[in-house]
Amino acid sequence: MDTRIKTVYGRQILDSRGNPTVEVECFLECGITARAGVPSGASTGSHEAVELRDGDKKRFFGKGVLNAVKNVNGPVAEKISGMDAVNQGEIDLAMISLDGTPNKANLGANAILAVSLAVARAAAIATGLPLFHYLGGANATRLPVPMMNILNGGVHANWQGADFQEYMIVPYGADNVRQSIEWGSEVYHALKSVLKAKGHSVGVGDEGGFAPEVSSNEEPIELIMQAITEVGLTPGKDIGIALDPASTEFFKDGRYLLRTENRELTSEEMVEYHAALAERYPYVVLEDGLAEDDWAGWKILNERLGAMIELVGDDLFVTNVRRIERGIKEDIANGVLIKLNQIGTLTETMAAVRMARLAGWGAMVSHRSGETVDSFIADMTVALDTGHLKTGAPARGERVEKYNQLMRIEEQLGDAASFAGKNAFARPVRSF
Ligand code: 2PG
Ligand code: MG
Repeated sequence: MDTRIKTVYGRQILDSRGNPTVEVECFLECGITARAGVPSGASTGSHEAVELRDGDKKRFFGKGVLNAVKNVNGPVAEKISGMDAVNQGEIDLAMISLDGTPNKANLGANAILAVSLAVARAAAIATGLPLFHYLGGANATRLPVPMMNILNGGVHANWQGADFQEYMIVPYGADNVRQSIEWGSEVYHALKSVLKAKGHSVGVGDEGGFAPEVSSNEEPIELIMQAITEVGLTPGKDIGIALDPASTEFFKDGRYLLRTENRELTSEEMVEYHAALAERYPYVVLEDGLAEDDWAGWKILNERLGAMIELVGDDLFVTNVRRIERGIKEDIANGVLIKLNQIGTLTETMAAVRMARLAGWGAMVSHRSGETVDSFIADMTVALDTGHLKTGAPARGERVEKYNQLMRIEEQLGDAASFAGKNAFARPVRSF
C-alpha cells in the first residue's frame, strides 16, 4: 500500500457556534482519503498557538479562515506531498519549520492542525487499524471517564449565569463507558427537571450544559447534587464533581472578581474558596482554579489542595511542553489539560501528554467550546490512555459524537476493554 501523501486540500466550514473553521482532506497515493476538522476556543489562553483569522470585517465579522485554508492548499500541500503519511513526526516537524515561528503565527495553528490530524487518520485507514489502535498500539484498551459539563457559566453562557465556566459530573463509579454515559445522560435530564421546578431557565450554553442565572458559584453544585440523588445515584460513590472556573476570564488587576456574589478575592482567598468546596463536595478535579499567569497563586493552590484533588492547568500550560516543564519544576499543579489546537500538531500534543505522565501528573484531554463533529479526541484519549476526557454535555451533536465514539470503541474492544473509573486521576478519589 502506497501511503505517500498525494496532496492535502483545505476548506472553510462552520463550527458549532456558527464561526468559520478549517477542515482538511488528505489524499494518499493508494487512493485513501481522510478528513479532519479543527475546533476553536472562546476562553482562550493568551499563550496558545495562533489561530489564524482573516480579520476582514466584511466577512464573518473578521473571523474567516480563508488565509489559513490558502496556506494548506499552497505551501503546506507543496511541502508535505510525497512524504509518507505514517511518518507523523516528520510531517509535523516539516510544517513547524515551514511556519518558522514559535507559535505558528505564519501558517496558523488551525491550518497546521487540520493537516496533522487528517494525515494521521489517512495513515490509520491505510494501515487497516482503527484510529485509537493506530495511535496507541495494541495496549490502547482503557476507556476514559467522561467529564460531562452539564452546567455552563462564564463566557460560555454570555456571563448571564455563574462566574465559573464549567460544572462537570464525573461518573467514575460505573462499570464501563456505556454505563457512565447512561448515568451522565440521566443526571443531565434530571438536572433539567430540578431547574424547571425551581423556575430556572433551561436554555443551554456553548457546550450543551444548562445556563441558569444563579446567586452564587456554589449553587450549581447543589443543584447537580440534587439531580444525582434524584436518579438514585450516590454523589462521591458513583459520581464526582469537577470544575473549570476558567479563572483567567474573571481575573482583573490581581483580583478574582466574582460578579454573581459581588466579591473580589485575592489568590489566597480564591484558594480557600475552593478548599471549602472540596470539603463539602466530592470534588475530584479543579481545572484553571487560578489565572494563566498567577504562578505564585498556583503554588499556594497546589500546597493547599494538591494532595487531595487533581489540579489541572489549561490556560496556564496551553499543552506546551515549555510551560508544563516549568510547572513541574516549580511544583505548582499535578495535571494538565490537553487541547490539540492550543499547540497545533498531533506530535507536540503527544509530547505534552508524555511529559505530564512521566512526572506522575494527570492529563485530561479536552474539546473546545467551538467544535466540529470530528471525534478525533475520543480515539486519541484511548490511544494515550489519559483516563479522562472532557467533551461537554451529553447533548448536542458535536459533543455527543465524541461520547458515542467512546461507546463504539468499547464495543469494538469487547472483553479486552477496561474502564479507567476511579483510577483515572492524579490523586485517588477521596471517600466521601
Ligand atoms: C476550556 C474550554 C473547553 P474554550 O476552558 O477548558 O471547555 O473552553 O474552548 O472556550 O477555551
Ligand atoms: Mg479550561
